[in-house]
Amino acid sequence: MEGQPSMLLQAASAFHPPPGKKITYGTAGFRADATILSSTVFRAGVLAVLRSLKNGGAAVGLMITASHNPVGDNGVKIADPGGGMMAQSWEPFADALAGAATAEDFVEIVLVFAAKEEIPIGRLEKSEVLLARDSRPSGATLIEAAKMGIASVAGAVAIDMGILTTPQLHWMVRQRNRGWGSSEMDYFLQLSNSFRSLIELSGEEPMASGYDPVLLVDAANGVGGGKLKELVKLLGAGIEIHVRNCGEEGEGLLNEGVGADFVQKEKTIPHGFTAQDTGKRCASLDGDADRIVYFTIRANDENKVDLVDGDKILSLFALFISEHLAIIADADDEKEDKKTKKKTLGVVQTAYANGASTEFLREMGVAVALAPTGVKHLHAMAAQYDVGIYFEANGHGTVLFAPGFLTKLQDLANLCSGTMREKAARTLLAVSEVVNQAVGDALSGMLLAEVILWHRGWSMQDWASLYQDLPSRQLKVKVANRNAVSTTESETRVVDPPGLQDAIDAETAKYNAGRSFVRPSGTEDVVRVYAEASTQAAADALAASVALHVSHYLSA
Ligand code: G16
Repeated sequence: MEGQPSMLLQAASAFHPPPGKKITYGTAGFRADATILSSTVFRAGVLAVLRSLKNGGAAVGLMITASHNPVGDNGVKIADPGGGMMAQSWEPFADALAGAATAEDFVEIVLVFAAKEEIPIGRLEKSEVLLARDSRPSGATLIEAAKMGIASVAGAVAIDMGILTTPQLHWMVRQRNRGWGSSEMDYFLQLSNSFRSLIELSGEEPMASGYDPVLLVDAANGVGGGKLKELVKLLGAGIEIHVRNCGEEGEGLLNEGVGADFVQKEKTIPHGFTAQDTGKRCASLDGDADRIVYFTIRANDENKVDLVDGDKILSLFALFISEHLAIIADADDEKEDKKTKKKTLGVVQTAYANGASTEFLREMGVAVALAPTGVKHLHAMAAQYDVGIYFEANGHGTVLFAPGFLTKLQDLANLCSGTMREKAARTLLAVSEVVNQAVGDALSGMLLAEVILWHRGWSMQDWASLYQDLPSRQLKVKVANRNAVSTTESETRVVDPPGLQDAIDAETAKYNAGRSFVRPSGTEDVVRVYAEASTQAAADALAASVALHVSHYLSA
C-alpha cells in the first residue's frame, strides 16, 4: 500500500478496538468508559476529516466529552459545518468505522466509503477540524488520539481550541464557516451584548417586581462553571450570579450528586446547596454545559427541590416569543400564512415532556411536534418553522430562527422606526443573538430565561405556576442487552420484545391519567422507564411495575 492508504494503516495500527465490546454511535455520539475509547476517538478523528472533505473543506467540530455521564466515562460528539450534530445519514458509517476489527478493515471501510461518496481523500484538499474537550482528566490523552486520526489524512488540519463547553465548540464551528468571529471572546461578547440589549429593550423593571437579581448556579463540577464566571464579568449590573460546583479542590466529582441530570431525575438538592438557599432561584448545568434546569429548595423538606425543567423553560420562551410575534404580525402576514400554510412559531418536545406542558402550549395556540429523544431529532424539526423552539425535559434546547425570517425582522425594524413593532422586531433579533442557534446551550439559555423573568417581574413561583406538572417518575433498568428494545411512534410504543408493550398498556390502564413508555438509552447502558400519573405515589408505582416488566422481558 502506498500514499494515503499506507498513512491511514500505519496510524490506525497503533490503536486497537476493545476486544468483545461494541462501541456504537448513540444519542449524541460515542460514549463509553474512557479507558477503552482511544481507538474510537482516533477513528472519529478520521470521520471528522471525511465530513469536512465531503463539505468542501468547511470546518467540522470534534468534542471530547461524556456530558452527563460519570467522570470515568468519556466520548465524542461531532459538529457538522452548520454547527448542529453530525448528519444522521452518516451514523451507520460511524458505527462501521468504530466497529472495524482490525486496522486493515478500518482502512478498507474508509476507502470504500470515500469512493462511494466521492470524497477526495488523499488529494491534499483542504479540510479542517476544530477540536475541544471538557474538563474530564481522560480528555487530555484522548484528544491526542483524535489529532493522530486527523493527521492520518493528507492535508487535514486540526485546530485545538482547548477546554470548552460543547455548545461553545458548536457555536465556533457555525461562526467560522460563516466567516464570522469565532473566538471564545467573540462568544462571550455576543452573549453578553445581546443580553444587555434585551434588558435595554425591555425598558424599566415592572413595578412590584418579584424578580430576585440573585441566581445560584450548580455547575456540576464540570467545564461550565469557569466559563460562566468569565461570562458574568461582562454582564453588567442587574444580575448577580453565584457559581458553585466548578470542579475546584474540595468541591466533589463531576456529575456526582450534582448537575442538571441529577437534579432533574432525582429532584434532590445538589451538593454545595443547603437549606439556607431555600426559596432562592437556582439552576443546574450538566458536565459539558449543554443542559440547564432551574429549581428552588423546598421549605421544610430539606432534601427535595421544586423543579423547573426544560418543559417550563420552553413554555417561558414560547410565551415571550409569541407575545412579540403577535406585536409584529399584521393582516398581510396572516394572509400569507394561510396561503403557504407555514406556521411562524412551532415547538418540539419528546415523549418525556410532561403532559401538562404540552397541554399548556397547545392552549396557547402553539403548534407542538413530537420527536424521538436526541437533540439531532428535535433540531431538525424545529428548523422547519420561522421560529422553532425545541426542548427536552432534561434541559437540552434552544430557539432557531430561519434566515429569511431574520431578514424580515431586520427590514421591519428599519421600516417601523419608533413604533412598538420596531421594538418587538429588535427584541426578537436580540433573542436570536443571545441563544446559541447551533445547539442547546446552558449559558445562553440561562441568559434568555433571566431576561424574560426580569422583563415580566417574575419570581420562581410565578414561573413554576405557569402550569402544574403531572407527577412523574423516571427509572433506569440495567439489562443484558438494552438494544433488544426497539420502539416506534417517537419512542412511545415498544415493538420489540413482543409482549412488552401489552404489559405496559395493562399497567398504565390501572392509573388515572397514567402514561408510561420505555426506550433504550443511547448514552448509558440502561433501559429508561418513564411514568406519569395523577399522584406521585401512582407515578412511582406505575414506573416500578413497568421496570419489573422490562427486567422480566429482557432477562437472559
Ligand atoms: C444526550 C443528548 C440528549 C439526550 C441525552 C439522554 O445528552 O444530547 O438529546 O436527551 O443524551 O439520552 P439517552 O436517554 O439516550 O441516554 P448529553 O447531555 O448526555 O449529551
